[in-house]
Amino acid sequence: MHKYDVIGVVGLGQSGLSCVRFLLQQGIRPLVFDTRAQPPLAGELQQLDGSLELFTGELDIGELAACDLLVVSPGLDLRLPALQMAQDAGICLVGDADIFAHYAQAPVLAITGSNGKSTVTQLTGELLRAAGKNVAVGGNIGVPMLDVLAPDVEVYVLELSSFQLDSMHDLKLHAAALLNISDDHLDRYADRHAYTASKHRIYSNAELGIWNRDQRVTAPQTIPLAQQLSFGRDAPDNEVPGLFGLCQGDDELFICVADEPLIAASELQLAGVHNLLNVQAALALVLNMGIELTKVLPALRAFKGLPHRCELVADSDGVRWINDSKATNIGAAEAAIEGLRPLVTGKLILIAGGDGKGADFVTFRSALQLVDELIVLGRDADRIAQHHDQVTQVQDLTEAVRVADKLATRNSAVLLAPACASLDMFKNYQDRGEQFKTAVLEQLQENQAQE
Ligand code: UMA
Ligand code: ADP
Repeated sequence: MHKYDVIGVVGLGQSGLSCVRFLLQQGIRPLVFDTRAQPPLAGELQQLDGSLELFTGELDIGELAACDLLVVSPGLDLRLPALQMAQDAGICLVGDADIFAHYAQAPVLAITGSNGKSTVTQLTGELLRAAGKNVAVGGNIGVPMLDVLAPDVEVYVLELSSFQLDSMHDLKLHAAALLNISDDHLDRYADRHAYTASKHRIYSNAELGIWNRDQRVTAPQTIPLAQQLSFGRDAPDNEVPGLFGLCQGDDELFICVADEPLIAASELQLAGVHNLLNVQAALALVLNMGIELTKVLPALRAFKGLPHRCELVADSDGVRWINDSKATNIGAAEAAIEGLRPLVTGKLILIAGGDGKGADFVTFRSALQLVDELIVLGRDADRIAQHHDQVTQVQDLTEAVRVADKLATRNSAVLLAPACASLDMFKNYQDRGEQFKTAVLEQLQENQAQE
């Protein structure tokens, strides 16, 4: 990094701040830019070093041109005119992954996909830890990758979003997994092909490509077959490099490795076929680190999943309340609905809506047919409501829970799986999930008080 005269950090969110902190540790004083008049982390920057220059408001090419390297945050669109002009002027645009690449000493395993990234990232980390590795987990999962860089780390597990992949050029990966591709973030990409191409960037510097046989679009185009592994809902297949799969036993479904059953689905605490795919992907990553899979089975059995992903909030009077606030796109909400439907003999009541990020909700229609009652809220409520005939529109989550409580009969399930981002009404998906949980618990207390 010292070969650059002036480095600019563009965007002062979590990644930007971690980048500034890291550069300061290397003795480099960056210029800092943020498009907002009052970046929320300006105070933290001040605490790091009060004398750093912070440029706020619309990006100005005149100011950016003082830099010869710009580290751009994932939340910023690389197509912004000032960034395009900087690139045209020969200034290097990178993301935090390229800085990370420069300093990381241990093998890096990376995971991308439209859905399941955080689950697979966290699980892979826990399995490697159980196998005795000193592992660091970071990236889009919520901890900027530069914050987990350390000399004693034996393996890094990184969740990479398409935005992080767009600005990544140099990071060599020991293994890369592309879990699935469904429409997401179409407000940031010209079209679906551009989004798919962005996801495929994960393979461009990877020694091993791990992909999903159920979606051939995830298969690497440039990695030789001998350096590929696939997973899927079908049995392992020797024709494609498909070591992992699912096999039906006498009365049990198993995750199999090369035709050998490894673990029964019923031994896992994770629900839904989508999670059986997530587990296979994590096992493939772990196997690639030379670890015997039988060693990690206790940790796999113990893994409960992450909060806000099909999380059971309450089971009261025969009604299950489930928080899947992390279902921020149609594909994720579909997986939750399809996974839950066979288990619900009463009504399946869905709470959905928020910021649809440019998605076409026609593609949500078949999953919505599995739902008995639909409750919609948020900016794109109307666009979802069009695709169901049993709809109630509400103003907030408290009202949504009140309506759901009235509609629910015995053996029903109420599922919050918004198929949308949360930012139109909430701080983030965690805030939305927490507000849902609070509303549910308050409603149940009120019901009890009335009994
Ligand atoms: N922003 C501005 N102007 C700026 C900089 C940011 O308006 O100059 C806005 C962005 O448009 C965005 C918000 O501020 O709405 C945050 O953007 P950011 O790039 O500063 O984000 P960070 O705080 O650095 O967090 C990022 C990831 N966020 C995004 O990619 C939007 C976090 O993933 C990630 O955990 C973190 O880096 C650490 O690696 C979150 C996310 O929502 C969970 N990711 C998207 C997703 O999973 O779908 C991609
Ligand atoms: P991401 O980090 O990609 O957003 P998460 O692991 O946080 O993924 O899961 C987000 C949501 O996506 C979950 O709430 C669940 O509904 C759905 N999901 C998880 N794994 C899969 C998968 N393999 N395929 C489809 N949907 C999934």
